[in-house]
Amino acid sequence: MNSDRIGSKVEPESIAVALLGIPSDTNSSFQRGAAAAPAAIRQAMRPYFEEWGNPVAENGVGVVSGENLIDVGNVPVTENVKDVEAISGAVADHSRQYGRVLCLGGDHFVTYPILRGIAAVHGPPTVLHFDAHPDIHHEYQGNRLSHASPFARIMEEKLASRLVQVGIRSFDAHQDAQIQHFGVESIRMSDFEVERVPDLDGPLYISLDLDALDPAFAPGVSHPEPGGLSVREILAVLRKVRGPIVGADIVELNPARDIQDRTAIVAAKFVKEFAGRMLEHLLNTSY
Ligand SMILES: [Mn+2]
Repeated sequence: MNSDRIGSKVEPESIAVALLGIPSDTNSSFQRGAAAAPAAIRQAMRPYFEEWGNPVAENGVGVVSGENLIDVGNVPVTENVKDVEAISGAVADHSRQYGRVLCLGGDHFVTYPILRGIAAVHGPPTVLHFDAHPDIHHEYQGNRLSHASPFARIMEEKLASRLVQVGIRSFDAHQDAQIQHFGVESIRMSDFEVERVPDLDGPLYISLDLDALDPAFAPGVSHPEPGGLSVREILAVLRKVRGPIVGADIVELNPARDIQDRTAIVAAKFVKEFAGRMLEHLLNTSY
């Protein structure tokens, strides 16, 4: 592990993953509902993280709730612009204390303030972004904080040293121009192969919009777009990237549209797998 490059004050042996809910959906352009996602994901996490569950991620790391996975609760969102400071402040505080933060959205707006907090502690990371949509509109419906715009703000403020998008299959000329302008590496779903994702090292941040997945795997999202990724393909990309993962988010679950918690269960699986990768320095002592 390149833990000497993390840039955090937290010693590697004391690193844990802080699980932080951000129940914000006021910047959704179509339908609200993502604010209910943190509670739904926590419920779906029980088979992994209750005493009777199996918390071992596929890389062999035991992700143990209360030990190396610490649920720090939700950011108290207020449904106004002050939420940017509240979210970035909470992410920075928990990053300094634990070393790693895993956020449960909320709609995709939250990734902008999260990355402000991450960059303040670790410096601007490489960002690996799974999504059906580039989410890089300069503004959307007159809202610069729209969930269709976080990556415009992130690139303007240089909160990412590199942005790699995977799964894109809904786009337009404006967003293509933005992608060119900011030098984004955007891999369209029509061209997707695991091997096409560049080798990424250095401090890494992962943003997972659940609509990157095909609706067959993740129907409970506000903007389903058929023709997407499988759970297995995302896990294969996760195995391919080598850098220390300093932060991640899982966003855009809309429990009101879910079918028998199917999408929440996928989100819970990614909580375990992302946390397992974040804790990879524990590999030989995990279980
Ligand atoms: Mn999306």
